[in-house]
Amino acid sequence: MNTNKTILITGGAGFIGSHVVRLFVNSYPDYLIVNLDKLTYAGNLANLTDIEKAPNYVFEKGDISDANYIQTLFKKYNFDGVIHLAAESHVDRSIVAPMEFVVTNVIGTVNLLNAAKDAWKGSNYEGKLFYHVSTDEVYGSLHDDSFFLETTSYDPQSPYSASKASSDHFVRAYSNTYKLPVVLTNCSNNYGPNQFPEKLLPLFINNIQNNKALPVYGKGENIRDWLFVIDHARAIDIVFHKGKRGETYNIGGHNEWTNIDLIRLLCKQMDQKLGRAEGTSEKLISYVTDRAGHDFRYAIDATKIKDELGWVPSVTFEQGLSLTIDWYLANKKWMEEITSGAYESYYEAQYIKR
Ligand code: NAD
Ligand code: TDX
Repeated sequence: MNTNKTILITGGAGFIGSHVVRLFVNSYPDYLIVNLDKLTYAGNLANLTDIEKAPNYVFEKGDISDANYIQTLFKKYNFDGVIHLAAESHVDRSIVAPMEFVVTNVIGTVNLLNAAKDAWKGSNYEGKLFYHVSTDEVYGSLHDDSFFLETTSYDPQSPYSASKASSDHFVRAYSNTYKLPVVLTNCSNNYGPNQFPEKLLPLFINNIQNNKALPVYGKGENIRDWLFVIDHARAIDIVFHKGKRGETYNIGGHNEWTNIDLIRLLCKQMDQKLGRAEGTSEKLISYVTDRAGHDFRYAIDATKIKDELGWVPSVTFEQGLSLTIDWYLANKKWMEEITSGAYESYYEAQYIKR
């Protein structure tokens, strides 16, 4: 194989990472894509069965918090670029067990930055890029009708967002101090296929199918800005190839919903798709104790990436939500394996083969 570039994608077995890996493997046959993932509860090689045999794809099981392992990996592959997505990603888990978020999101990111700096400084960083994927949650909670800009001050409110904010600061510090070529993106809430059923939409789709309660935190008035995951992956592709070194780009759908309005829309679409009488799924709504420190509103201003790099979402929310529901309805086995833990044995079978 004639490899033009070797790219490390971390967290490629997770929700967003799997879409990024697929896009890069399919779009760039002359790149070698190395997917590094620890396969935590959120990592699932079943997300990648369609590309796992591609000649330009390699999977490496490993932990970004292990500095020696990461240094060795950088020596094994002479990476040209890193797209860093691996993280502990669920706010509720960060409230229960914050230290795992520090270890993976902060220490893991610094390990990758160190390895990239050490491996690349000899070549004066020529043609190299460290791309850090982050979240709008670092900007905190909006209580008026303004939007998050790239210049908005950081004000993280949860252990998860504090760990992501810290990792963002380290990436910028390495750019400033060591001249490491970096680019960052901060994206709003993603939805789509392959999302672990702890996040709002896949959890509720699964619960509706199984006639289980839909736990709405607080009054359901919190607002999120939803983006189809494939549009996030497209944005990552564009920023990786055309983004200006040292810059940050906000990515979002200009698609704000209160949780309760979104849940009612989901219930309506689920009733239609499952052939149930209208109002059946809504009866499952159950208001529960609010999330501790629940951020009220997130909303991204994505003008910069649109004006400078020409990225805009490719699907409307109605299309994206419908595609997403259809995917979960067509992939019940995927959900059952995750929720029964059987996907671990799938992985063992896959991994031993290699
Ligand atoms: P996810 O939880 O679905 O996937 C995370 C992946 O990282 C998993 O495959 C997991 O196995 C892997 N991982 C975790 N710890 C690891 C470690 N120590 N070493 C190696 N791999 C490890 O997360 P996601 O929703 O796909 O998010 C991916 C990235 O995008 C994260 O950095 C997240 O902060 C960011 N982000 C997510 C959203 C969203 O709405 N989901 C929005 C904006 C930004
Ligand atoms: O059972 C639930 N009930 C409920 O009301 C769950 C799981 C969530 N919610 C609410 C909390 C939020 O206001 O729905 C909203 C969305 O919740 P999550 O899906 O947990 O996402 P959020 O906390 O907004 O964070 C997500 O977007 C930004 C991702 O998990 C992060 O990784 C990303 O950085």
